[in-house]
Amino acid sequence: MIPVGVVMGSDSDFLVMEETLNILVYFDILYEVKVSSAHRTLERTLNWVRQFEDQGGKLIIAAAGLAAHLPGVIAGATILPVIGVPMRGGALEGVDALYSIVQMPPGIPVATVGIGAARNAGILAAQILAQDDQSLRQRLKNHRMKMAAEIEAKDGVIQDKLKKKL
Ligand code: RP5
Repeated sequence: MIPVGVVMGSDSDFLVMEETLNILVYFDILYEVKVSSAHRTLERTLNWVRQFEDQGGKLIIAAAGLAAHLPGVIAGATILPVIGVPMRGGALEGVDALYSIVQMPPGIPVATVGIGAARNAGILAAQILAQDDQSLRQRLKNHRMKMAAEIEAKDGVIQDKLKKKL
């Protein structure tokens, strides 16, 4: 069973969405990737969603830019949690995609991360899956500790620089 499906509206989204895949690999989470569009290949997208759910998939990360209806369309076709990633680009630099994804009408939510925030989408997916997985929970806690240690190290570098100025 593959728990995470990562869907993107275009291959042009892949470079950014690789950050999601990298995080999933980091946390040792299996995924499958699909390039499929809500407007160019609607039936293909819906067929994939149904198949992914039938095969025991647990959540879907959907990335799209511009009018960005892909995450909402997918959310309407499944009861699996959907995390939406607005892609930067176009005349509005991703604000259009952000509004489109985050402003779902009542009843069909999409958990939306920031514009281009592909890494956060992966971490949020890991946190959702960790509810049933003690070892994944520990890996997430270790990751938090690693981030905290990095901040402390960076602070140390700045403090040293400031001392040299005195
Ligand atoms: C959306 O339109 C895609 O998700 C992509 O972000 C954007 C542009 O797609 P392409 O014209 O690069 O295929 O559907």
